Amino acid sequence: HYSFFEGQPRWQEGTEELTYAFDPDNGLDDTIKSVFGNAFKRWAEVTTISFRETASYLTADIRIGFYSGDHGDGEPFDGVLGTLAHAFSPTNGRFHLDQAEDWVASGDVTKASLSNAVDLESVAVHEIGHLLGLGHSSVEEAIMYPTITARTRKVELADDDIQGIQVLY
Ligand code: TQI
Ligand code: ZN
Ligand code: ZN
Repeated sequence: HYSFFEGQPRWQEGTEELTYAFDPDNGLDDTIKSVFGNAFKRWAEVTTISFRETASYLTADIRIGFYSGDHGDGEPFDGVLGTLAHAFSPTNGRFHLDQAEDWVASGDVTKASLSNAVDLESVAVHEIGHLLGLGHSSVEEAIMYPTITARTRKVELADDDIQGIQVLY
């Protein structure tokens, strides 16, 4: 079953659009950016919120970046595997990914040659759930279930994810 953060924080009532931006210092290519776009679209399809990329990093609602180790927010990354990414509850908007992972942004992660390969869209869909206000789910099929194995892809929202997010939006 789905859960929320303590106090059930959410983006403001009436929010129709949230903007997102990529840390300009990361210099991410379009392939990677489009993976995030697809992940946002999955949540937009089941809520009343749409997501739009903006170039204004500092004023975007959701700020996405890849960092390694200690990156200044008191939650250092730990190298290969372990923590892959973290996102914060509404309305913080920080969405950080561990630069040390072997991210797979295109192609079939189950066929990746690196045993540590992690599917970027799978992690993005999960973290966006947190950014919108979902905690973890006890339902194994749910995107918000707190386990993912390397070299697997899980990007489809389950009924449980949809029911949870529709309580909020
Ligand atoms: N990152 C954790 C996560 O997103 C960070 C975290 C732990 C967290 N507890 C939290 C974030 C509570 C918000 C609220 O769950 S992770 C998965 C999963 C991670 C884990 O790197 O461990 C995914 C990132 F669920 F599969 F285990 C993405 Cl999909
Ligand atoms: Zn961080
Ligand atoms: Zn999580």
